[in-house]
Amino acid sequence: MPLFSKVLVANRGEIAVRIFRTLRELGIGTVAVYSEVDRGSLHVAAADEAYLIGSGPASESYLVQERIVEVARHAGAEAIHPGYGFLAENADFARTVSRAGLVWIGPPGSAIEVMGSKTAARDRMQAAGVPVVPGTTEPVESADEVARLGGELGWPIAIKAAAGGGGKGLKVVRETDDAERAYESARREGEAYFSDPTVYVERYLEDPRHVEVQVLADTFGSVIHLGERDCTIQRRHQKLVEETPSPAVDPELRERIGAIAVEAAKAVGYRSAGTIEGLLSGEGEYFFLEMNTRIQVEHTVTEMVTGLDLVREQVLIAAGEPLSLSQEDVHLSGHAIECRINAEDPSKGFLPSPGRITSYREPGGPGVRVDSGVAAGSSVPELYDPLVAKLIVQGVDREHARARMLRALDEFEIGGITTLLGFHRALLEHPCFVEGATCHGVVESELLAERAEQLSHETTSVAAMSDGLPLRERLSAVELDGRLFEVKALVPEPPYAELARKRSERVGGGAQGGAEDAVITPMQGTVLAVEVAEGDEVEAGQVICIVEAMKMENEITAHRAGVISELSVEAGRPVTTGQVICIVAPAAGD
Ligand code: MV4
Repeated sequence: MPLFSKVLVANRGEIAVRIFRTLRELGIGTVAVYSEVDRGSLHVAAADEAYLIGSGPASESYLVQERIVEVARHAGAEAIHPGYGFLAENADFARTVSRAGLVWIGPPGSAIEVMGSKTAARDRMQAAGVPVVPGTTEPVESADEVARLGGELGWPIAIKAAAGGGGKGLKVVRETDDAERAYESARREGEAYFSDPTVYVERYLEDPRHVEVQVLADTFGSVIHLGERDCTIQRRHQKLVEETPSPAVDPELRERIGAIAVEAAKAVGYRSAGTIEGLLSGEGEYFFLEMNTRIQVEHTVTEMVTGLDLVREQVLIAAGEPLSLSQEDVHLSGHAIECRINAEDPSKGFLPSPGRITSYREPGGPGVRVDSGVAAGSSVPELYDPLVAKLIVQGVDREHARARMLRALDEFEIGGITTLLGFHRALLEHPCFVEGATCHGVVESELLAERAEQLSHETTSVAAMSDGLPLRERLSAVELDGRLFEVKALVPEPPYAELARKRSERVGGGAQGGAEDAVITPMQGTVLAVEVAEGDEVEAGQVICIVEAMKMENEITAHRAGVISELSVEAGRPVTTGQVICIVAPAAGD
């Protein structure tokens, strides 16, 4: 008798496909849900049955929640697995599922709720003796209070959204003068992201590592940890590469942070798989940041070194089984790395690169795993998560895993869209990664983006020169008499391509790129505020304007000292990538 006859997975993409695989191994039937744009997607094809539930990605709406429960009932599913989508950390949805008489494959609603409020979580953790970053557990009500806390905690400090998580709404404040602007900005971001402007304050740690601990908890009160994952390599709070073990954690520290994570999980009555996220300072202090009450994207590296299937454990726990192992049975073997293969273009500030995948070949061989949500012919829709696949490798040690990842990245072929394949090759070859350093600043650097572009050109793009004109490879799909053909056309670069390349080389060039006078927006968005006026004298690094892009606020700063002219932006108006904001010319006498 299987644990459940059928399970509905309320998510899309690679994670839905990955969960279906485990369900199938357990002899459980699989039910997919999809929206219009996903009709032809891999996760729909991978399930035994699939149901249309809506037209867009607004999966958090109550309507969609009700519809999912209705579909589960109609299909005869006994349980719902939320994947790692928005619904995974929605306490109301967890309760709706349970009230409908279905099994929720996840933690209790009460644990989701406590951990969902960062201030409530900090409060609960502090009470349980779990170390939290020094700061407030109560909301902060004014910029004056921020300034006062800076004096108490010591500058710099971080302002964070109370309803947030994952760094959204995080603002660093270095001195009293910045308190007002940072406080207002953090509140606006909190409102935009979570419809809640409440913020709190923490001491800001310089150059920390993001180290998180995986836990498993059953209904009988047993809680174990499965070691840590190092997710320090991020861009705008989006993780890009994760690995285990952390280059900065030895067995002694592992035992210490493992015990902290187990205590944290117990303090909220946790059940299922969960992650305690923390910061590790250069001095070896470890602080609780937040708990992710779901299966995470990067759970795979833990699976590689433990030999466990975390989704299987989640299903068994939800079915009321006790944990299949105790802490002493956990053995970590070798080193695993995951690279997130996003449909994004590093040479355009990681702009999403949706489109149709015209050719697709996955790497294989020893120690290689690919969790993918796409295949040749798949289209990557505009509005969803840009993660199309995850490439995970394991080796006997870190250097072995790194070499294996570079080999696997070379084997991976994704045609028709721009992905992070080239970026990961450039990053894993960079000395900062080789050393196991934090790589802060390197990930964002223009130099790495350029190298990433070169490396991706080695397999695609500018393929040949004809009459001195660069040619581009363009892969397209052609249907003839109902049969699909892949066509590779060599077309000259558009005349503006050269110009755009040069322009993007200047973008973010900062102090090193000082020969150029223009300040250019690295992203498309809306101007929220303009902080300078025509004729103002500015210092290098001074804020010129704030551009909101994808609900995040970005400060556009002067790349050098000088005088502002040709200021072309206005609050409330849109800007496009590469647009000249103003000229900063050296002041007379400089
Ligand atoms: C911090 C921090 C420094 N001090 N909090 C939070 C969510 C995560 N995505 C980044 N977060 C940070 N929170 C305090 N009090 C620095 C970061 C941070 C970071 C931490 C580790 C590794 C990479 C990072 C990149 C940006 C910000």
